Amino acid sequence: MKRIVSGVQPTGTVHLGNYLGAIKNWVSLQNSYETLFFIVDLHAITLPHDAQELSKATRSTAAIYLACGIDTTKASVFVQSHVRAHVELMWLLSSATPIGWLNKMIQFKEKSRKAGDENVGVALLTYPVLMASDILLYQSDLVPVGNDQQQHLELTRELAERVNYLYGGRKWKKLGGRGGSIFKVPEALIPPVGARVMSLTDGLSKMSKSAPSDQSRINILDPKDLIVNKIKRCKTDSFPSLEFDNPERPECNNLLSIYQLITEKTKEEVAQECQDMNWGTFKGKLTDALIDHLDPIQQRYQEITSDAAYLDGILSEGARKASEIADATVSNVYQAMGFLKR
Ligand code: AQP
Repeated sequence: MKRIVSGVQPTGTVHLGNYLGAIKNWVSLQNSYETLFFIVDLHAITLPHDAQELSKATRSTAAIYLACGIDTTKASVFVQSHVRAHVELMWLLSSATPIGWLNKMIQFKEKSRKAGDENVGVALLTYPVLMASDILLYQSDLVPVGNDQQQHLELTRELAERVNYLYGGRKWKKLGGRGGSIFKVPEALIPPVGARVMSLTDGLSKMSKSAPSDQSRINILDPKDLIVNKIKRCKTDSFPSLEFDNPERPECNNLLSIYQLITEKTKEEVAQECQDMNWGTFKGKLTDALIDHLDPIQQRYQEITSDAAYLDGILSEGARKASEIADATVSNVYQAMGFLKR
């Protein structure tokens, strides 16, 4: 069975973009693949953070995974920092990563420009090496990524090939290394629709946890009246009908796509159903669909978070299972790089 790993950072509240672009797809993937889903807490400290908020958001994100339908009889759910091999492998991979590769990363350029030099830690630059460790540790076949993460996945693939070339050759085989290459080179798995859910206040920017205005996103845990209010106030346009794929109407395309994904209808069905609606009617439909979809998730979330021991148990079992795979990979890498066996 092919293996998939993925995760969300506990940097704020999980929103509709994280859900439609990632978690909702994981729920289907867990039926056909061996899956590991983790809460990416080590990545959440690349920009200045609040320690108390981090632990709260980590638990909340884990509970959201489960509430959205991640089933721990099928998938392993764990916290990244609970598996020490992530940081260990990162150091080993860092030594094989040319700094020029990291300097080219668009997300680093954008985030460092926004944060300013005084707030930019080295971790913001080396973040893609940790992401590569997250993936390569588990010998993953596929990584579901939104198109914003494709550049980082490409770096992961290049790094895997480089380490395989540098240390995984014939010499390593003689040492008893598995299969002749140290890392499997993973492929991207990009969801066809919903790869990019856009902001409610600007159809050209992606919906994001770090956007300053909460009006720009629907959070998975938003109460009903807030969802009503956000959709009522979201940006629209003054064209006479509703349509997909008109480049002059990014907001219209985004809202129709959200409606399509949340109702699980086809694009054609939505286009036909909505083309003659005015914004008021469509917004009412979209609001109802969002509330109907999110309400059971929110109820399950309340149940899960009311039992702290249950969530702790899930996370500790997930870390145990993940560590078994991760520790074996790191041992192989140490051996291949010439470290003395412990
Ligand atoms: N707007 C989005 N549309 C579709 N997918 C999205 N993802 C994030 N935003 C959208 C996907 O969610 C997964 C987890 O994301 P992350 O938490 O690791 O970080 P991110 O991509 O940087 O998400 P945010 O919410 O936008 O955070 P900030 O504001 O901190 O940058 C990934 O699979 C991502 O593609």
